[in-house]
Amino acid sequence: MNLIFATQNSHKLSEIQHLLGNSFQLTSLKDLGFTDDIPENQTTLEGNALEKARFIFSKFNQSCFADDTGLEVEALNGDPGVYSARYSGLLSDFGSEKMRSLANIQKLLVALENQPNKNARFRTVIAFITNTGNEFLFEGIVNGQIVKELKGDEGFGYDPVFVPDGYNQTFAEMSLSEKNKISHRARAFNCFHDFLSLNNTF
Ligand code: ITT
Repeated sequence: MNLIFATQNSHKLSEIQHLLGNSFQLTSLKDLGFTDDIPENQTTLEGNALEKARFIFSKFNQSCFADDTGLEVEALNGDPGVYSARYSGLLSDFGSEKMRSLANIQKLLVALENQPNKNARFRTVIAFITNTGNEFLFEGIVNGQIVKELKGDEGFGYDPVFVPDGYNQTFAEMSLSEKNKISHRARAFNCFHDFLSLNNTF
């Protein structure tokens, strides 16, 4: 089955191809020669995932999906949430992805400095649009803690400061396959994978 993955994030593309396995061939926007930004103007993860998927569906008219993920920190009333990518205020065309992530992490650590409650969760929402235009949403959550010091070089985003519950390593200290066993994105994509396997006519 061929599906367009509406993302410009190359890390996510390889993570998701790994998660969905060989029965699903992902077409990236790069494969389609589409390099523009995808609009993400909504105030919820669900709204953004749907907006991205609808935008790409309207251009290519093929089954496609988009995801949106946020880090939701309990002591910050769910922030940075839907604004996780631009929490520090740096926009997506400024500097490298690594640099923007470090700025986001720095702002997060300052916000939590005098805060004993370090509970946080990553939440992923997937919006899928079938080739006939039907829409479906899937969700995955992983709970954990924010740690004070950055640890590990794997992964991306907030991975160096997030320790999932039941582990003593950050996501950035885990290999991709270890992270994929338990991550928010893995959980959401496992639901999506099961749904596609049961309804493989899209
Ligand atoms: P697209 O919108 O192009 O798909 P994105 O980089 O905006 O890519 P998301 O909306 O899914 O990716 O995620 C928003 C931000 O949340 C992302 O830039 C990271 O800072 C953070 N994030 C998402 N998934 C993460 C993960 O698995 N580990 C650490 N941080 C993550």
